[in-house]
Formats: sequence, C-alpha cells, structure tokens
Amino acid sequence: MERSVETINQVTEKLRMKSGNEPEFLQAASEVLESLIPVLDKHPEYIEAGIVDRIIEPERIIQFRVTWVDDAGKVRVNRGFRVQFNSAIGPYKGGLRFHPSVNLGIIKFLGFEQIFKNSLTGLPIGGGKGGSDFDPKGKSDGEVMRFCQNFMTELSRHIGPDLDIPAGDIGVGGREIGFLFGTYKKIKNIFDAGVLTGKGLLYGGSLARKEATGFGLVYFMDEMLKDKGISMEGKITTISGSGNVAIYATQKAQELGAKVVALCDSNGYIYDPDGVKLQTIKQIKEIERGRISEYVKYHSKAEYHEGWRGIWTLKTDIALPCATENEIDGTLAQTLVNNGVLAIGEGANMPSSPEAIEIYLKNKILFGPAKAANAGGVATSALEMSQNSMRYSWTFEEVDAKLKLIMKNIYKNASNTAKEYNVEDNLVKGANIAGFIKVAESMLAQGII
Ligand code: NDP
Ligand code: 2IT
Repeated sequence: MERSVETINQVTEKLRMKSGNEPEFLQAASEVLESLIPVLDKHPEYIEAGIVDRIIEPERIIQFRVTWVDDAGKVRVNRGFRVQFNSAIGPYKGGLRFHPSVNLGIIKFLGFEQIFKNSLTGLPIGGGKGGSDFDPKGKSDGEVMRFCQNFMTELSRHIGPDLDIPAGDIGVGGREIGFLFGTYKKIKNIFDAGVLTGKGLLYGGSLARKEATGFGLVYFMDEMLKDKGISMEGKITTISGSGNVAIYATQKAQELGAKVVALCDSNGYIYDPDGVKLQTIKQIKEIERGRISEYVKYHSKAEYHEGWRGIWTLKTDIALPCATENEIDGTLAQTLVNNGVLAIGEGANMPSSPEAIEIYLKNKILFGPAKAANAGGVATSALEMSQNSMRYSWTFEEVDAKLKLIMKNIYKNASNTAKEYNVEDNLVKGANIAGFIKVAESMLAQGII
C-alpha cells in the first residue's frame, strides 16, 4: 500500500511540475492516477516496469504550421497537432478537433483519455488525438476545404491505416473528413480507406458511425438504469450541445421513450416543454449550420435563453452533457442534485469538473463517466476499420447490434471492476482501472520501450 501511494504521489508531483501549464491534461491524468493505487497494490510488477511513469508520457507529439488563404485573399496561419499517446494495444486512434480553444494541453488530455476509452471498447486500438485552433464557424466551404488540404499535407506524413487513424471530434464532421481523405489519397496516390474513419458512406464509411457516439451513450445509460431496475420511459432528459453527439443521443433517448426537453449551442439553450422536435434541430444544425436560437421561430411553446450553461439549472431526471470539457462545475452539479437528478451520462469528454464528480458520487447519483459512456463512437470507428480491411460493409442493423453489445460489455466491465476493487457503483474508478489493466499488461509484455 505504502509503495503504491508513494509511486502515485511521485508521478503526480512530477506531472504537476511538468504540466502545470496544461490544466486539462493535469486534471484527466490526476483522476486516472488516483484510481490506480489499489491496482499497484495488486500488481507490484507495474511499479517495477515503470508503467505509470510511462503511460502519462505521449510516445510522440507532432506540432505543425497550417497556412491557407481565405476568401478575401488573406494569408492565414493556424497551429496543427497530433499526439500519438500510446500504441500498446493497437495503432493510435482518436479524433481531430477544430476549435479556437485547441492547444497542446487540450489535445494531450483528449489523447490520454482515449487510451483507456479505446481499451474499454475491447477492440485493438491505441490512443491518440489531434486538431487545430482553426475555427470552422462562419467559414465558407472553400475556406474549410483549403484549410483541410493544408492540414493534411503535413499530417499525411505521420498517419496510416496501421499507424494512426484520425476521425472527427468538435468541428470535424463528414464534410471535413471528406476533404481530409481526398487530400491524403492524392498525396499518397493510394486509396487507403482505413486511414480515416467517419468517412462518407459512398467511399468507405460505415453505416451507424454518424449515430454511434450518441446512440452508444444512451445504450450505456439504459444499461446503467436497468441494472437498478429503472427504465428510460418518460424520463425528463436534458442534453447539452446540438452537434453530432447531442443530436443522436436525443434521437435514441426519444426512441427509448425519454422526453428530451432542452438542447444548447455555445450561445444559449432552448427549452421545449412538449419535447424537442429533432427534425427542426437537424435542419438548423446539420443542413443550415445555423444557431439553436432559430428553433423558437418554428415552435411557439419553446423558449430560448442566452447563456448555454443555464441548461444545467433546469429540473431534469437524466442529464447528458454532450458539448465540451468542464461544462458542469461544482455549483451546477449541486444544482442538478438539488433538482432531483437521477442519472448523468457523459457524451462529451470530461464535461464534469472533479468537484462535480465528487458531488454526484457523494449523493449516489448514477454516473457514467465519459471514457466508458461515450466510447461507442470510437468503437464504431474500429468497426469501420474492420469493414475497410475486409472490403465489405455490414448493414445498419448489424453495426448497431455490435455497438449495443459493446456498450453493454463496457458497462459490465466497469461495474464488475468497481465491485472487484471494493468501490461498488463507482464507475469512474471501475472504468479507469479496467481500461488501464489491458494497456498495462500489454506494455509489460512488450518490454521496457
Ligand atoms: P460538434 O462540433 O458536432 O458539436 C459540438 C456542440 O457542442 C455544438 O453544439 C457546440 O456549439 C457545443 N460546444 C463545443 N464547444 C463548446 C464550448 N467551448 N462552449 C460551449 N459549447 C460548445 O462536436 P461533437 O458533437 O462531435 O462533440 C461533442 C463532445 O463529444 C466533445 O466533447 C467531443 O470530444 C465528444 N465526443 C465526440 C465523439 C464523436 O464521435 N464525435 C466521440 C466521443 C466524444 P457551437 O456550435 O455553438 O460551437
Ligand atoms: O473522443 C472520441 O472518442 C472521438 N472523438 C471519436 C474518435 C474516433 O476515432 O472515432
């Protein structure tokens, strides 16, 4: 016990010194490290092999300049990143985020989370993440295309179907993946479908990948509730964001009988007491790339409120944060609890602050942490890679059935691991430990590298 605590304290202290200027990475890594003390007690060989020291250090970081010309003819410069964090169980795998807030610390936090999430899927994928501080909002299709072409001109040197396979994240959807894939194909002079996932269905994409993160989140939530004898039917549900994850979480939650009453974007939130009309949201967001405030033009009973975080002051049974990191702080978590929230499932990566998580656990709220609850997206990306390798495609129903089974297994794995380590119902620890052990065992088997 003492040796485990000492090891974790030393590694955490070193991390604080080295990554003090990367608060999101520090936050993500500290949570995992804290979960590992009982694991090191059981496995002193991990200490001998320096597994914990090694796992928090990315295997490789690539940073590059992206230069492009906007519609007015002005030269623009952005920063591009790819963090290849851990390849112990498979090639680096993880999304690309295009958002003005992107910096190295954010990409490191996302890449770190991806290691354990990918491990939990049960599929052979390592952890990575990338992106840019480019802001696609308000840009023309031509500007987005020129940016993607220049971004891929450099990234193409560092990725490949058996090396590193990017996909989407915030600001990167089907349009961007198409431009990125076209550029990769042209530069490499080869049709390597397995180099990117989230592709269009006509050129190697998988059915149900677009829906997978949101659907998977709701499958996870349903499983977690069922385990306690509760059904989604009739539950008031609040979902933040109105992008890829939020839209398909809404769709599946509605299919399972929940009543989704609120969604948001970075400006504000809508509240529709009759239940959100998803077709209107899809029209505004997927087709027009507009703002969520427009929703109230179509539905007179709905309200629009400026200030998106206000969405977490609504009374709700189920909360699905699907926008961004640290969207729920301690105060908002306490508000959710005071309003009687029953269960929280994280669609976004690290949407709850450490204080928020402490409040959920203290109040015995059912809580599905991101690396377990939102793993359906990357799991289906791995299924896309399998189909690309086979040069074959499964039907929507086949992919969806595999996704459902994967989410069920992730829930079981996290929940059984929590029991095994005497922290029953703490899926934060259960997911961190279960995800870690598979990677640690693989690192151990592969020697000190
Ligand atoms: P999208 O770009 O499709 O949508 C993001 C949504 O969240 C938008 O409504 C956006 O509002 C809002 N949002 C993003 N950043 C902020 C911010 N800083 N402040 C307030 N609102 C914000 O992204 P996704 O739906 O793909 O991703 C959402 C979350 O899910 C992210 O945390 C991502 O890492 C995670 N995730 C995504 C997966 C995927 O497969 N796509 C898989 C697993 C996790 P606005 O448009 O106004 O900016
Ligand atoms: O955070 C995530 O898991 C994603 N953005 C999806 C990554 C992927 O490779 O599909």
